[in-house]
Amino acid sequence: MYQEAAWFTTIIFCFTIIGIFIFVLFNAGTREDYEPVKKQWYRFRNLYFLALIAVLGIATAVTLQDLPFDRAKAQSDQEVVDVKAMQFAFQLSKNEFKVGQPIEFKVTSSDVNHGFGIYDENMIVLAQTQAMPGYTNSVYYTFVKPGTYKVLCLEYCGLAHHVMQAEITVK
Ligand SMILES: [Cu+2]
Repeated sequence: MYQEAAWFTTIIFCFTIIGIFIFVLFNAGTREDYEPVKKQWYRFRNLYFLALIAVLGIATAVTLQDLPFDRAKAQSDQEVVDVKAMQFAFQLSKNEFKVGQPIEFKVTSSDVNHGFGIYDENMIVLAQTQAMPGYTNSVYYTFVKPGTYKVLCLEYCGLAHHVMQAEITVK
């Protein structure tokens, strides 16, 4: 659904921009037409440019505050789970949790690069990180609903990549 919304929004913006270009193309005069008003418009253009820089700068600064999205801090009551990804399975030190229990998944790999993605019952991804040999990446998550969750590999890692999964039960 989000993919479709993004797709249609992109298409609408593309055609809007094409439309504006065509409009400007057909309404543009010659250079002489603009000479008398040039100075005035240059001033407007400079102001417009500065305003644009200010707006975009502020928007960028504000929205970047949220990155990385999963910036949950280590908590004292946090349960630490070791995750080892390998061709073609996941090994979790624990896979049964309670609702509301903050969890830190410490994810690594014993062979090649894998992905560690936690999915809910509707196959919506809730949290993910890379599983890399020689590194441990932490991803923090707290389950808010009981149910059966799936762990899938998010990085093509070999012929049986598609069977690489694990289950997490939350009560
Ligand atoms: Cu894989």
